[in-house]
Amino acid sequence: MKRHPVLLVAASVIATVIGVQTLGCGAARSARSIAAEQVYVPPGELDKYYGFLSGGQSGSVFVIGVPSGRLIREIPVFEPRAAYGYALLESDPRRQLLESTGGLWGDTHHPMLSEKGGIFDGRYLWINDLANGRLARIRLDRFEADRIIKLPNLQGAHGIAVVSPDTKYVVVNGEFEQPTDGMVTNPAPYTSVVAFVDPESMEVKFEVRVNGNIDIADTSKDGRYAFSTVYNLEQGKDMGSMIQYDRDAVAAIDIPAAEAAVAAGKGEVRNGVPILDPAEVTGILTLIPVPKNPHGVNATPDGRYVIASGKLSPTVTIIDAHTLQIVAEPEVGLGPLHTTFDNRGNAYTSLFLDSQVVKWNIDKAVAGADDYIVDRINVHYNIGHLQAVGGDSMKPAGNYLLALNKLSKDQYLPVGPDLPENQEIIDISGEKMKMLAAFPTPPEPHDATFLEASVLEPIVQQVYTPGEDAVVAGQESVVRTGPGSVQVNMTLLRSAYTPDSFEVREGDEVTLKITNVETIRDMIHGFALPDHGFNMALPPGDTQVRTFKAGKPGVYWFYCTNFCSALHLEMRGRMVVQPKDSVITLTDWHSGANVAGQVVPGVPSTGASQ
Ligand code: CUK
Ligand code: CUA
Ligand code: CA
Repeated sequence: MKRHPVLLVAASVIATVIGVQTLGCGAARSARSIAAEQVYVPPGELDKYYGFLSGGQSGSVFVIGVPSGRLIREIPVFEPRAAYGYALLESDPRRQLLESTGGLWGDTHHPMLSEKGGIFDGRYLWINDLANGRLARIRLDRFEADRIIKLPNLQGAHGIAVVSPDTKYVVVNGEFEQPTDGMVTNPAPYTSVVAFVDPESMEVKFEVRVNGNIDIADTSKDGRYAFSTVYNLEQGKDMGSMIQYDRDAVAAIDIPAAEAAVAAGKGEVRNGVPILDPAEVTGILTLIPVPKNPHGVNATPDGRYVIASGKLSPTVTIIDAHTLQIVAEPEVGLGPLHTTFDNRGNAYTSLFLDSQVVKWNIDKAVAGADDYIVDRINVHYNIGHLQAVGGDSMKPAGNYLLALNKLSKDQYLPVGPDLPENQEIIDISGEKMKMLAAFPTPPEPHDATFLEASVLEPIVQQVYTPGEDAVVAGQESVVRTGPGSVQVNMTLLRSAYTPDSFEVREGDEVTLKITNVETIRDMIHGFALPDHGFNMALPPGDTQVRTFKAGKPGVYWFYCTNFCSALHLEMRGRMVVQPKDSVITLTDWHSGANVAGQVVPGVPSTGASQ
């Protein structure tokens, strides 16, 4: 946004005057050091909270520590990531899953934690892929995506929410409307659906039709309603026609009523999912008129209200979460997008155009008092989401708020035409908000949620429990399984590959099964194979299988990519690729002796001539 130059000058003059005459340089520094101390986590100490940031067009989830803002982990979800050996090779089941559900990238927006009794229980985190209509579940004992589903009958999976208080469903809004009949039979009207997904089986149980671009989602704290903002009630197909009405809507889906309709066999089944049409099944959908092209919708922690942000209106609309009546529509500033909460009855709304967070008192706004605005703080710049610790649960902490800003402009060293995004940590424990610290991130966090570290302490696993298919130390083998195929069963232990060499022929289909037999946390070994397009990273106890085609004849040194010991650099081995029709005998990796065909402990060789 543009600052008013006069105000800016005035503010800096005042600051200078105060700085010189009353506070002095030392005092100014001390305000800085107080802020610094609030986010300083000394080496060896841990952050109090996990922060989960969507990775936007990075297709992943970023995990930070709060209050330090330190990046602890990136969880790859919808895109291949070489560093974690994630989804790189065709034969990686995770890559197959991505390819079969919509492709090798995603646009993640809203991380949502599982709840028990309205409090985050640390089991799962869900994340949407707007671009390809997908929903992923991350299990937090491993910080790993364990389920990815394609949502049928919708496009643009945008707003998601878990149904409070016990995660009965994960709700996903299809933002981009589709022809009602699922076909391109113009002029069929367009529509979209809200999907209700079972959190355990990840099956879509039912969908409810809603017209007009359903955007952001939340649910009432008692599990009765799923709320969505609808910004294109006009059902326009271009921008100009999407901004005709002064009021669009918040859609409230009555979940028990929808469940009863599904149980009664109502709804047309398409792609295996019953779709309820509110025009035919009455009583499942209420449209609450709110101004104008609304964006965020957020339920208050006490469950009394749900608050819709106007986006093109300087107001938020406060809706009674039980009666669905509008109780107030206070002005908050320009471009309100999202709202979060503290534990003292205050709401914090992001103002995209004003580049501010505005703090306002909910009861005062509902009562129509003049002084409902408590404070404003400038952010840098053009804030999208904001989230306070626990502000999206029934137990807000009321201490830190994260501003997720779309632009960083002058905040960091310039790195070319493209600058990083900017996150800012704000202290909300007092009456006035205090800016504490900022940190840049890769593109592009949309939303965040926080989890107390102590919740995950008993949950997070130290090592993988080796599966039944694991390769056991001492039972490694190289097996020629057919004329054109070889199976290598390998183990990893500091700092050696067993076997540390194997021979194949050009064009052989090589199936490589590797188990990391380490039992110590974080003792990861990698397997990088030059010129074959993949790397693996195996945490302790993990088993991975990859199948690939052996390349041109030559010696390929595979090596460990994760520094693991003083002999890490020596953790290497050879894949020897013989010419296709080679009559040269291959070598037994046990004895080093030349044998016909490939060495097959316990299994007959198929012979070199084949
Ligand atoms: S949307 Cu990005 S700023 Cu996807 Cu939550 Cu509001
Ligand atoms: Cu194993 Cu480095
Ligand atoms: Ca509109």
